[in-house]
Amino acid sequence: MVTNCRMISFRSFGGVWGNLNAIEGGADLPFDIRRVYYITRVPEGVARGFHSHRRLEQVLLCINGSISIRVKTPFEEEIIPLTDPSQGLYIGHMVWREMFDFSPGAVLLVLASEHYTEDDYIRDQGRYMEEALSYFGKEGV
Ligand code: T46
Repeated sequence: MVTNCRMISFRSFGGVWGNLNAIEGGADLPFDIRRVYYITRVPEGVARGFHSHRRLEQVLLCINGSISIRVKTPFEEEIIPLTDPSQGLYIGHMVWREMFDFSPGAVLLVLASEHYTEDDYIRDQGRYMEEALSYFGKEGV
């Protein structure tokens, strides 16, 4: 898996009566949740994201349908299909992300470590490469 990313499995209770998935703050996540948002009704063929975050940590869950997530650093790249509501993709600092292939009715739920602040986004790819090379170099990756 790309550096600063990993899958997290959450508790799942299912059966003929349906499924329930549980996520507990302070226990199941590597950060305290300060914000929750969800992305719905993405038209076919639309891709979102195309940015990185300096300080924000997040867990992405596809709680209905399926979505593909591309995660990248200057040195690595991977496409992760999200299809299981009990599996979250943790994305840490300085990872470029793109979300695409939203199935009809797909819902992307995001648990975030910080309140929204546009200052934390790196949306320009050239700027990202510059900062990420410095960051991952310093981390010794
Ligand atoms: C990320 C991926 C997975 C807010 O006002 N508050 C919020 O909490 C968020 C997340 C967004 N916004 C506003 C900012 C923009 O005017 O909503 C608009 C759409 O945001 P954006 O184009 O950044 O959406 P995505 O889908 O490209 O990215 C989002 C998150 O912004 C981002 O942090 O990692 O989902």
